Amino acid sequence: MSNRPEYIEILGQKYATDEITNVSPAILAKVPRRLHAQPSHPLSTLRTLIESHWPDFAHLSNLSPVVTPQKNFDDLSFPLDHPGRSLTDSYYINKGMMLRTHTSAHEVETFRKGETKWLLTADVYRRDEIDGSHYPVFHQMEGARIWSDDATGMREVEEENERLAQHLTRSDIIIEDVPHISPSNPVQSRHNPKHAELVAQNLKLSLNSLMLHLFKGTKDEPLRVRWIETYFPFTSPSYEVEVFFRGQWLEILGTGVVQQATLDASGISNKIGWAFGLGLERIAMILFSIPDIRLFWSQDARFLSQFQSGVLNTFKPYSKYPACPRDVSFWLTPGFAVHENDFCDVVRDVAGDLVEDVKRIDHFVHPKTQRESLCYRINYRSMDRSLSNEETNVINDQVKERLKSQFSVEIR
Ligand code: FA5
Ligand code: MG
Repeated sequence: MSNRPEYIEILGQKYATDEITNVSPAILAKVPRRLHAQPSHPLSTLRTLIESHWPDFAHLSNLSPVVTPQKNFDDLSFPLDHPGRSLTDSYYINKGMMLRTHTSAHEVETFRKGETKWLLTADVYRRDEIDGSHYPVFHQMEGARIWSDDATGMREVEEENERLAQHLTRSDIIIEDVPHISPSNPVQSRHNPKHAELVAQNLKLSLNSLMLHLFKGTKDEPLRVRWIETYFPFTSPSYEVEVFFRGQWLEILGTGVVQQATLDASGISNKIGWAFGLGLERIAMILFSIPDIRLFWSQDARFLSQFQSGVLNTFKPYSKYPACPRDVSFWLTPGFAVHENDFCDVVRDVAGDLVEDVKRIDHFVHPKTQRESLCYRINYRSMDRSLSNEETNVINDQVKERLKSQFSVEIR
């Protein structure tokens, strides 16, 4: 970043910047908001609703978002070339400090403290695309549970699995399952397959039971939940859970049997267990019928006054204001790549929550000169008022200026 400050202050701490610093003022302004801890905010209501489902778990929600890449990645077995580590995907304060990209960053320290069943809620930060269900700051809840990897521990799991299975017979939810373990979703070499199977079963029963606690389908229109095999460096087997909402499958959490390497780093090699990380916004959008992820950040009374601590109510959208689309096309300067997330960050920084969505609509290579050109369509729309054409033009011009100065592009 050009003209970067020497220091950045986050929650009262000063951090020196360096040549990789890529946190923007718009992002830093979100850090003190702590929406998950604002009593009447829907994210806080959802947090307490989930916590109430696991009353005997430790409930943590006070950890600083500033972590080392060691915690965010290395402790969780991310390979050195994992794309999540790159400057286009993550926010770095300097080479040694970053904003956590997921709540899994706190797994090792929490296990180290001796917690065996816990929930941890926090704001997380990712450089990402811009649309109605993605926002560069969002909230996750991590949950984990571990047992002794021996006959006593496994008997406990078995007994609980039987108990949980009895609760899971309801006709207002349809669950599509996958095998606990498969060749493409293997048991870890250090695990007894029977133990891993029991733990995976416990994980699915526990999360299915959470889905029933959160979502009330009806017999006519049952809630549809599906389990999918996936991959995370820090779990195996691994799964994602999706919920069918407004005509599409929405991914709400990732989970799996914790990699022994993570437990080794936590000093508890003799344990086995599961962990999950869920996106609070995605679930809150379903439960409160909130149509756009930006609304969570609204300080408009028409939004905030609709919610009360502990109450799950349906959001009544106030009128939708007109959209103001603008196209921005530019020639790239050879040697200066502009990643889509770089583009989105500039737009976010200039336009704040006045941007609703950004789509790349053209990529063109000039046949003679080989020069590359990109075109993005930025959809500007305020959630609180009508934007005038003049105001939109001013913002869009600022976006172009920033692109020119930051990435040496030539606006077309
Ligand atoms: C993770 O972050 C893993 N740490 C989850 C995990 C934890 C796996 C423990 C295994 C064990 P993922 O990147 O898929 O996974 O994010 C988890 C959830 O966060 C997603 O399912 C989604 O609900 C939410 N999420 C991800 N990106 C965004 C975003 N940009 N905006 C809003 N929600 C998001
Ligand atoms: Mg995912």
